[in-house]
This record gives sequence, C-alpha cells and structure tokens, in this order.
Amino acid sequence: MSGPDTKLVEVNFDGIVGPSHNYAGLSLGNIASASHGGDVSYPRAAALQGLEKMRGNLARFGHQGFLLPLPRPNTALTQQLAVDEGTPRQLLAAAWSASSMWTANAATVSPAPDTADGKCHLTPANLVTMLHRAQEWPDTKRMLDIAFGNSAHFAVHDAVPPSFGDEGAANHMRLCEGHGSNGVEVFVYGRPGGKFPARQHEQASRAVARLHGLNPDACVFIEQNPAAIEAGAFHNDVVAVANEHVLFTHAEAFADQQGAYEAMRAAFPALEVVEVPSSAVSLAEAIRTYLFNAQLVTQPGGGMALIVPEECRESASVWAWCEDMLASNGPIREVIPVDVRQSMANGGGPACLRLRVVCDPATVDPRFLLTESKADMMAGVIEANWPGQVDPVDIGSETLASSVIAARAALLTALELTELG
Ligand code: SUG
Repeated sequence: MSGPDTKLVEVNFDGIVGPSHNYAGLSLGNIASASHGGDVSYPRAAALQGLEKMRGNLARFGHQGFLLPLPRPNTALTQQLAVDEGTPRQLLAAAWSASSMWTANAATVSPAPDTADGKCHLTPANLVTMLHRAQEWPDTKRMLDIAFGNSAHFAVHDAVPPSFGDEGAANHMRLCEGHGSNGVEVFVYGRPGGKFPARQHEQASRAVARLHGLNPDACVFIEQNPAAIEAGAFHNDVVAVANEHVLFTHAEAFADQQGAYEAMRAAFPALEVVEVPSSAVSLAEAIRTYLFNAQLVTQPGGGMALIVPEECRESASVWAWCEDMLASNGPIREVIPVDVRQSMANGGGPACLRLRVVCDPATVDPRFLLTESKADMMAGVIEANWPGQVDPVDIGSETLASSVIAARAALLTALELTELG
C-alpha cells in the first residue's frame, strides 16, 4: 500500500441525547440501567452534558461530529405491539427509548485504508438482542446515508440479518500506526449461554468484516471473557479500548487474555498493551466507574489522552491507578474527566456516546459537523425545548409525546435537517 493518507483524521460523532431520555430499566445485563430503572431523568441536563463533552473535544482536537436523536415515541413499534392499557410498561417504554444517543452502537466503521475498494465502510448495528435498540437501525441508516452520502468515499450497508446480534463499534477496535495508515481490525464477540445475553455474535462480526472487504490477515476475532459479561460488561468497550498502537484493557477483558494479546500482536507487531491488573482495579470497580469506557485519543502534539467519566476521579482505586499511570510516563499522558452522569446512569460512558469515523472531514455532509457557533445554537434549542425532567410514569402520555416530538423537530429545523423528520 502507498503511504498514509494525511487527509484522514479521526472524527468522533457523538449522539445528541434525545428529549425522551428516561430510565426504564430496559437492558438486562447492564447494571446501571437495571439499578436506575424507575428513576426520574433529566433530558435537558443530559443533552447539555453531552454537548459540553463535544465542545471540549472540538476545542482539543479541532474536529467533532454528531448524530441526531431518532423519532420517538416510535408509533410504528407501539402499533406492531398493539400496545394498550394492559401492556407491560417496559414494552411501551421501548418505543420511547432515547438509546440511539450511544452511537458506539450505531455502526461498525472500517476506514478507507483497511478496505478492498479504498472507501470507508459503515454497517449499522442490528442491535437485535434488545427490543428498544432493535428498532434503531433503519432510522440510523437513513441518517448515515445522508451524513456519509458521498459515495466516492463512503459505503453504507444494511445491517447484518438476525439472528446474529451485532452491536457495532462497541465491540470493534482498530490497531494502526496512525489513523491514515492501514490497520488491523479487532472484533470481540461473546459466547451465549451465560446469565446475561452475549449481545455480539461471532458470525455478525465475521459478516461485517466480509461486507467491508477487509483483508482476512488484518482481522482478529477474539472472545470476550464470559466472567466480564456476567459482571456487567455487556459490550467490550466497557473493559477495553484501543487507539493507534495502544490497547488499554482490564486484565479480565478477554476469555483468553494472553492468547488475545498474541493474536493481536501476530497481526500487528507494534501493539503496546496498557493492562490494568485486577489487584489495582477490580472488574466490578472498572464496570462501576467505566474507566475503560473512555475515549482514548491522540493529542495534536503527540501522546494520548484518556477522556474518562467523572466517576473515575471519585473512585480511590481507579484514580490512584490513573495517577500511577501518568507518573510512569507511558503512552497515555493525560486523563480528562467529563460529566456525563445522565448517560452513565443508563450504562453509557464517554466512549458509548461516540462513533469514531476516520475520514477527510471535507467529505462528510457539513450539517453533521460541529462548530462553536453551532454548539451555541444547539444549546439554545435544547434549553428551550427539551423536557426538564421525565418521570417514567409519564411515558405514554400525550402531553409528553407532543413535547418530545416538537423538541426534536425544532432541532432538525435549526440544523436544516428536516428531511430526517
Ligand atoms: O444498550 N443502555 C444502553 C447503553 C449502551 C452503552 N453503549 C456502549 N457500551 N457502547 C444499552 O444497554 C438503557 C435503556 C434503559 O434502560 O432505559 C440502555 O439501553
């Protein structure tokens, strides 16, 4: 292959938290979702927290994208379920879920240097394991088709068919010398049969790799540790994250930890592993604080930064480990806590909220790219329109439905994206 494409940069597309953001306890195996089910949520504060994270990253890295909330409540779904007064609340709540905010589950993305046709390939995740998430992909695809509609540079596929569960980039990592160089793509799947669902099926990962035209020698398929799934790591990105040549991982992330490192190293010899031992941070504490659900990003001046949830700073063991790591002068030079507590309470940390797309930003529909002034404008729309709070008992009410629909419409109008209406 020729040298790295210097126009290619990593752009993070964060999901804007939708106006129906609520805690319905819908995700079996996601401890935060289960334990906050029934709580009052704060959609306006949630969306503003997400926007602040985006603003910080825009200032730090110069590029930031976003994806829009999907239409909720999903009346097609309530009709398909023939929802009436006797229907279990959770089925109704599924049609109201704002879960598309976690764009790490929107799609799997293979950057252009990795693919046979030299285009960046995106496959929306079918998310079939959970009803409230399975409804997302056709609307997500509609949005990706617009944002990445430049067919000289992007190819957007349909989701892989059921029954193979696919949860997108949350179970996918890319190892490379630099974003514009060809990389090795690592797919992490779960083996079914445990207490909680294994949401990523090996055959879904393999289908995505084939759809994207990846070189089989530059793909690694690794099994997630069943004990991690049982402990609440319902996606790999709850226990591991990679950036360029660095893998940042908990020691109990993979079924065969050493075998996983060897397989990655065989395909990508420059791999540098930053492993957090269980003696320093237990699996339970890693999952509670979401240390690994961090954005591991290359800083403009070199070195990497880890953007972690505020909850990490409040944990004695996690913060002590971070301080030791910084003192050791490894590849990660800075740890930046961000407040995404409203999303965290549903099991979504900083990394869940973003989809990484390595691309030339000039080839993306600019309506999906953030600027400072657009962030100001979006904050105004959110402040004026997003509900201040949602009590789960109000899910299903006509009044709340009208305000949720109107809020989303106001944002689409402000962003000139009414074709998504
Ligand atoms: O699919 N939570 C999401 C969290 C997704 C996190 N994403 C990544 N790890 N990349 C999920 O479990 C909770 C919805 C509720 O309970 O109302 C929820 O869907």
